[in-house]
Amino acid sequence: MTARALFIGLLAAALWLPAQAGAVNRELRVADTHPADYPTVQALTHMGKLLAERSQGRINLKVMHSRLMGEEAETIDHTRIGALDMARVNVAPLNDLVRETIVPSLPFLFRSIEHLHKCLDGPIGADLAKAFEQHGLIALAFYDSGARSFYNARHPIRRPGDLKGLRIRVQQSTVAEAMVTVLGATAAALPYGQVSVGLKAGLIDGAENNWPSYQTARHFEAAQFYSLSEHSMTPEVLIMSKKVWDGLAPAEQNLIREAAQDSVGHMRTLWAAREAAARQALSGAGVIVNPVDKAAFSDAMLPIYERFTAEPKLKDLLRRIQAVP
Ligand code: GTR
Repeated sequence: MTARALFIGLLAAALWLPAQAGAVNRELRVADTHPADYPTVQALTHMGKLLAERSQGRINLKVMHSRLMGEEAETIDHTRIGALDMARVNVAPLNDLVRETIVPSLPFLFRSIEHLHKCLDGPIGADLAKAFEQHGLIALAFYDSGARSFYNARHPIRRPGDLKGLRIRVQQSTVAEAMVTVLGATAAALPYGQVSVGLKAGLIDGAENNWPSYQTARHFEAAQFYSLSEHSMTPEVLIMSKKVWDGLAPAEQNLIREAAQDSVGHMRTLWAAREAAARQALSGAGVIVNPVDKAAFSDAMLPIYERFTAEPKLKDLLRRIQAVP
């Protein structure tokens, strides 16, 4: 190729990309199980604003909140096949598909929210995100989900033995099911949208979740004993369909990725405020909060680590997370 031909080729490519990015008006649909004022949904709304501004109105995000697009497991499937563009989900229901997500779903892994942030904001988070790609998904951002604790309608949970005989709803995740089973409870992997009815009808005795979910989904109305086990800090993830992603111009992909990343800080601020507010509001409203023997719970989880991190790549990821100070 002559230098002139190369120059024209490069020029054409340079002109083509922005023209492509500008040519199509896109509306991307993103699903979330939570209602409009929940921090994850607010983060998506913020991301949509950034995206619209930065693309001069050419890329818009339509936030389908409040389970409009179905339960979490369905939105994951729909995103994979490209029927949905994006979904904000927790990583736990992805355990079987993207095996690397097993590790951040392990109980008592993250020592604090700072530890979690350090892991997700660095190379560990980047590698974790990369693992989604071969499963038809692009992980655009990880969001906070606070710490999950047990709550139930029967009695305070102080030691692992207190869960014996209770029917506890868990996320549709193999790790979550195993965790509750090891503690002597019966695991019921119900979709999130059925938990409130399940509790009120007495089909389940309890569940486990963070303060904002416990409040928003009104689980506190039927399960008033909230026991501060804070057993997992499994993060949320914003996934995008690789099928849809591959059809975008690189300039569009960059805009989307950057807007997603820039929504993370906003979400963290919202989350901290919402978590504190939910806890405060409920602690004075008929919810009975108690501390738990966390060391005993953590010891009881050892078989879970053995069972789920036998694969070398998972063991390696576990060690890298544990080594982060
Ligand atoms: C919430 C999380 C949801 C969903 C839910 C559940 O904390 O934000 O995405 O996973 O828990 O327990 O199903």
